[in-house]
Amino acid sequence: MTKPDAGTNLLDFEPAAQTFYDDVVAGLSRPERSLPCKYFYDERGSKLFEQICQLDEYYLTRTELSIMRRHAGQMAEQIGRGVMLVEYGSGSSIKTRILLDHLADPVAYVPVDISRDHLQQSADDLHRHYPDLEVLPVCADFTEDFELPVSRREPTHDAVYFPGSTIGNFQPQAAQAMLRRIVRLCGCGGGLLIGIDLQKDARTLEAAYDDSQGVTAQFNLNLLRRINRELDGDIRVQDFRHLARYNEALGRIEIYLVSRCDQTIRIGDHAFDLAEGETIHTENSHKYTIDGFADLAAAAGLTLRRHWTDPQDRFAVLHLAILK
Ligand code: AVJ
Repeated sequence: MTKPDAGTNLLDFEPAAQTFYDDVVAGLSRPERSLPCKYFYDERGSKLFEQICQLDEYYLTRTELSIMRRHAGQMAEQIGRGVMLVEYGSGSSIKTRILLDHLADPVAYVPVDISRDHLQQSADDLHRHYPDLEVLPVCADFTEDFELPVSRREPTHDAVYFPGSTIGNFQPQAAQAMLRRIVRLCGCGGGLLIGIDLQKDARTLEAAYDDSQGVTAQFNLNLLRRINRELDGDIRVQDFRHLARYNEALGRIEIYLVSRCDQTIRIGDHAFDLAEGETIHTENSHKYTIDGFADLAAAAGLTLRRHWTDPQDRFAVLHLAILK
């Protein structure tokens, strides 16, 4: 029963063992304390994120989906026939299927994900729905170098699909470095279809990241629970609160954990003294304008060919081509 489908043999780049403990200690030792947002997604964190995606205030997921439903035909036309479609992350199977349903004769689908279990499961799932499509999962950290698998049929070109505004978690410089990697990966004739969240009023944005049901707060606080669980921490989670604020100058939502009192937290052999009101920065979520993102991408060697938005201009999906 657990035997993997023949169509979804996994290519493994064995991402370097994550050093959760070292990253936590380093982040909490800085004068401006911070923790990497990639650690949000343990089992509970991933479930909480799925709940976030259903919230009224969190417009991103459903808006991107509506853009996909409406314009997938045009997107597929932009991408072109005979593509090897490489997806960064493998958590968005609905959007992926909408796109695949419209693509002309795709040669292979290549989901790239750091989580091997998640990857194998979604790859098998997809293979069952598209038995004629070659599915070639790659276990890798897409912020680092990896290679594309070889498909049975030769693709006319490669294109990366990067939905979900995940690129928003990266500082613009790191985002640009990632776009350069995509250019190197796909080469001439290649392309990128990417979802980005657009700049808008602070109220809408802050509501999206501080919802009335407190799900995002739980998502943020879960990082402390995870530290307690996995790193033998003694943090009193109730002594922290969630804070989301829009930094208009930098065009990004910033998420913090704020200490409710003077306290000492212990993690393994380390102790950290926090004053009342002191913050731990846990996430940035960058918001772009179409032009701003196009400029960033142009410097990485990608030209904006076409873009699609919702009627309220909240979210955008961009198709960019690699300059010949
Ligand atoms: C998964 C990075 C797109 O930035 O909107 C949602 C993560 N954090 N609510 C985002 C997140 C808090 C999300 N991304």
